[in-house]
Amino acid sequence: MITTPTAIDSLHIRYLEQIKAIDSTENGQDVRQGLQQGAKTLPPRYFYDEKGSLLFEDICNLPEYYPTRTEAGILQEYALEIASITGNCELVELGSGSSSKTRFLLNAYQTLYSSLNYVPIDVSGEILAASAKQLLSDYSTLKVRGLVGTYEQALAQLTPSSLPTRIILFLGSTLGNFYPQQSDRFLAQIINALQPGDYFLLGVDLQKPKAILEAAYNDSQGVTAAFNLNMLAHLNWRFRGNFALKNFVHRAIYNEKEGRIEMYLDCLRSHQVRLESLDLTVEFRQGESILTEISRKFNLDTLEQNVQERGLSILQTQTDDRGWFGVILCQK
Ligand code: AVI
Repeated sequence: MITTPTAIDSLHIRYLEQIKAIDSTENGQDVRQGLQQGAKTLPPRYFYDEKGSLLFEDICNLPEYYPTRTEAGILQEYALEIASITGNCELVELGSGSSSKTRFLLNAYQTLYSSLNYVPIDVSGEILAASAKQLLSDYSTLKVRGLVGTYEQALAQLTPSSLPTRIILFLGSTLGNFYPQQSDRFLAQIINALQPGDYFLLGVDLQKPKAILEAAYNDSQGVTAAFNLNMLAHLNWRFRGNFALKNFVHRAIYNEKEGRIEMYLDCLRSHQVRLESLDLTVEFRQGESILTEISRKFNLDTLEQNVQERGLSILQTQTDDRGWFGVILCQK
């Protein structure tokens, strides 16, 4: 999943201090484990090969997929306020993707302060390089240091901030893709990477009626279905597999009890799949499902309490008019 960035043209390279491949040793043990258990699962990180990352960008622009647009609206409205509360600081973004929403924050920090230091972190080197290049041509004072890798690895390898204060951005409700235990561990890692006085900006999707949620993950153009199925194509090239995509179909449901979307690939006919590099053969029965992703939908009060119990102060929480999405600014 971790790819080396494509060439950055020489005009920009001086600003790209470092783009590191920090996760090149993958052995697929997570795939083996997920496919060998009774209720099969696959880790959502396998969505994001080059094609999957592009499909995710398409999802963000779908009429039914409200989270990206709603969070962007909140950031657009409050970016200047956020930047004036934090003062000038280094912006570190986990899962930066195309950085399009981050532009509202970059604009605000550029307006208020003279220097702009941005550390985007993403598993896709191609997307990271392309967006860094575009940002560098759009922001005259910007310095970018991109890191290619998983969040955990990047957090562990963060060097001291280039400015006295740092803000870590974790937007897009990616926290929702973690199970509660993983999310607890991850929040602990973020807090550990912050110095006292540093900030954390968290964007989360909130609980809302089932019909709105299910439409967002079962879009009418079938882009989410293609994104889900692409995980099998990714496993095919990464582990020399022979998944036939026609044997599976996308399904997403809202599990109200758990407060989460569950995304599945349902198996249409009994068959065997071989993943050569893992020396693994998997039996699939007609009607069985692979759980490929959960997307938890949060209750703001519960989440704020959780964050505070970890020693962060909440400085402000903003939502959109419909109360569909929340952006929480915290300080260590
Ligand atoms: C990246 N993540 C927050 C998205 C979500 O909404 O959980 C991934 C996604 N899966 C299907 N659509 C979008």
